[in-house]
Amino acid sequence: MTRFPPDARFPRLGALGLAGLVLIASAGLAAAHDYTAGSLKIGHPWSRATPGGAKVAGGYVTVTNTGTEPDRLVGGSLSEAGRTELHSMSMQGDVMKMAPIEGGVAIAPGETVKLAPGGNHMMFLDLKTQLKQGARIKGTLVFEKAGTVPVEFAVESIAAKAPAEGEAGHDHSGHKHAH
Ligand SMILES: [Cu+2]
Repeated sequence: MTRFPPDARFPRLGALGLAGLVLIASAGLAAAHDYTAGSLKIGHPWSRATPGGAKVAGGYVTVTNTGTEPDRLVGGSLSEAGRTELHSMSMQGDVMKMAPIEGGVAIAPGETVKLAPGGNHMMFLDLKTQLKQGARIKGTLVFEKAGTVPVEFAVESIAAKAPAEGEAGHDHSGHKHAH
């Protein structure tokens, strides 16, 4: 028998990253899904169903750093998107503004960082297909130290604010926050 080198196919993933892959395989059809990458716990990556013809969608996730070293979410990808950026969102007057987050999102030891509608988010650009509710779409999250982590983004309802609670979406419907 040929021995299969454990890291040959996923050179950027260590043993703990492979454990994350096992979690992907066992996540099955559960509504929520989680991954582990080193000391990072990655909760329920999700996106929203898009109207036909839409070229952009937001990506959301919760990441908890259970370790003692800071890490940083620096990027990601979606198989159906041409490219992905990390964006912040803020109100400027009564207009919701998105801007790239320089240097990524820091995740301090013991901290939970939430990307959610109305706040920091991943922006999937140049969508090749319509995102349909109920789909699971392969992608990645890229961390400065934990490296590239394969995940699946669950596509929620087009009206979803968040699986738990959330605020405004990309549709500028959040004008209730204007001053
Ligand atoms: Cu954005």
